[in-house]
Formats: sequence, structure tokens, C-alpha cells
Amino acid sequence: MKKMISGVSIELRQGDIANQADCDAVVNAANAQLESGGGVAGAIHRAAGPGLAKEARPLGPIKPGQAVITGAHDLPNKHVIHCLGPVYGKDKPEGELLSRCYGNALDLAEQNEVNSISFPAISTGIFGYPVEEAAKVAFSTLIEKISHLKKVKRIVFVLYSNQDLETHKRVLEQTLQGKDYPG
Ligand code: AR6
Repeated sequence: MKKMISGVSIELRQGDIANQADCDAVVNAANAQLESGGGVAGAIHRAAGPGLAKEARPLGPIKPGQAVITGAHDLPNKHVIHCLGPVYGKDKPEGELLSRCYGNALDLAEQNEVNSISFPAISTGIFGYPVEEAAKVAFSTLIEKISHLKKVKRIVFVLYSNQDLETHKRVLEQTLQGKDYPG
């Protein structure tokens, strides 16, 4: 699925965030220490090699909602943007903290002249954020910022399961419904 809004494309695809060779930057659903972990962080650090943790660790610990940028090492990208999502039910207000992740990641992308960026569904794995609720926050944040983006022209959402992809498609349609966005 692909939508054009204010000259920026939003694409939704099923796949592995560590295998997005057509994007300048990939976003990591990180831990505060910016080390390897399970899920997205495990996949990104495994594919990037030990140099990623070595570069990232001194930039931590980070707080929920914060984002930092590093090189991509052995990943097929230029940058990794590491975001710490909120733990659902613990880090509050979780909607605002999750929204800040997306906003801060896009700000870093703009500052680093990133043209294309892929996001995983931050916080929806180990951190327990319900997928539909998280998708609403992600898309409303993106759409709010999209007309201000100067460098970023492609935003790709990489969902691990087909079910999560379908949920994201539905929520994106709902978010755009009734609003007249220039293509
Ligand atoms: N590519 C794309 N999406 C994935 C992949 C992948 N390779 N692997 C999992 N997902 P999670 P969080 C999906 O747990 O909830 C880490 O261990 C997954 O199905 O990676 O923000 C860190 O060290 C889910 O929908 O991130 C932190 O401690 C989504 O990506 C903590 O987990 C996010 O799942 C962060 O938890």
C-alpha cells in the first residue's frame, strides 16, 4: 500500500527492518542502553555487526520518546535512528511518548538529509503497546509533520506479520478519511 501526501510517500510493507536496502535510514526500536536485544533491536544489531553497539552505547542511556542517530555499519543503509518507545502501562503518557519517538526520528532524518526512512511498529512487541492504538499515534504524528518535511520524501512502515500490516493499512485509511490532503 502506498499513499502520497504533500509530495511524501507513505508505504506499508511486510518484512524485516534489517533488510531495507532501498532506504537511507532505518529506525531501531531500541532499549535505553542502545545495545542489542530481542525483536527489532536484535535483528538490527545482528545485521549491523558489533560496531553499531560500540558507536551507539556512549550516546545512551536515552529516555522514552528520545531518538539518537548513528551510522549503519554492515546494514545496507546510511544511518540507524534509535528510538526508545514507552513501555505500555508504565511510561506515561504513552501516546505522547510514542508520538515523540516518531517526531524526533523525523527531525533527525531531516537534519541528516535523509530522503527515505523505514520505521518498525515501535513499542508494539516486548513493550506491549496494542498495535492498533500505536498505529493511530504513528500515523497521526506523521501526517501532522508531513507538510513540513523538506528532505524526507519516502516513509516506509515495515511490519513483521501480515496481521500487523493489515491493521496498519486500515488505520492509515481511517486516519486519512474525510481529510483532503494534497497528493
Ligand atoms: N523487522 C520488523 N519488525 C519486527 C522485527 C523485524 N526484524 N522483529 C520484530 N518486529 P520489539 P519494542 C516487530 O519488541 O516493543 C528489544 O529487545 C514486532 O513484531 O522489537 O519497542 C529492545 O532491546 C513488533 O510489532 O520493540 C527493547 O528492550 C515491533 O517490531 C525492547 O525490545 C516492535 O517489537 C523494545 O520493545
